[in-house]
Amino acid sequence: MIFHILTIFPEFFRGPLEHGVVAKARESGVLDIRVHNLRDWTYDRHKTVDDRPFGGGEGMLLKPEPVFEGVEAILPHRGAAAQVVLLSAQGRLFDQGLARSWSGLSELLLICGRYEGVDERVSEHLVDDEVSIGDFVLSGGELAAAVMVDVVARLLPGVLGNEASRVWESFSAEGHGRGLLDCPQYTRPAEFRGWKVPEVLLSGHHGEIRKWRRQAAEEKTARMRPDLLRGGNE
Ligand code: 9D3
Repeated sequence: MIFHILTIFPEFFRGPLEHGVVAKARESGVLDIRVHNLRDWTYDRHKTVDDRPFGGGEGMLLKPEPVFEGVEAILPHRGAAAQVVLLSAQGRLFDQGLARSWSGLSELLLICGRYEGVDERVSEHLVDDEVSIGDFVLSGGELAAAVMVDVVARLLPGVLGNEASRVWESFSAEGHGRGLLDCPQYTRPAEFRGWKVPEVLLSGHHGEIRKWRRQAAEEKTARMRPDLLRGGNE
């Protein structure tokens, strides 16, 4: 799978995507990440990518021309197997299910928003989807893009090397991310600063351990994420 990232901060991606699972997947050739500088599609001396909003208002917007030209140059033949996504705070929420559907694509182009936003014609006439990673304010789409690449990359066949661990995970319930949270886990020492590991986990009674884990996961989910238990979170 090829990930394209269109950004005014190409240097940003030197760090996060050159470590761990994503780096290994790049080395093994399962995925390729191509970072493109939006300013490559500007033609004035100052490589201008932003302008003031019509109607007035704070801040600047990404102007449409470099974004349209960049996307058209990066993906000249856009089919169903190549998707273009705008990352913005106004998008629909990214989740494990969306990541799973993207993991079947051959190419995914992520456009990183910046400034106060992006000219709406990009959303209306250029992209296939507009996506946010959560209800909080980032200063741009770059961190969101790194998050999305990480989430999708580990779903690609051969990336984790350990097929089982993908099925086991907390958010795996049918791959939709709507199961229970992981149960609490402990490692050595069995007592740390007076806090003991639950006795049952040391007992070797696998049936009892399974029951304890199930109940502990339900309790933790109820406490931390009651929305997951209520369901209806389509
Ligand atoms: C007037 C309100 N705005 C600023 C406080 C709106 C606004 C503009 C630009 C809010 C965020 C941004 C930049 N954010 C992104 O580009 C972004 C984002 C996010 O902020 N939250 C969650 N996911 C994403 S994906 C891209």
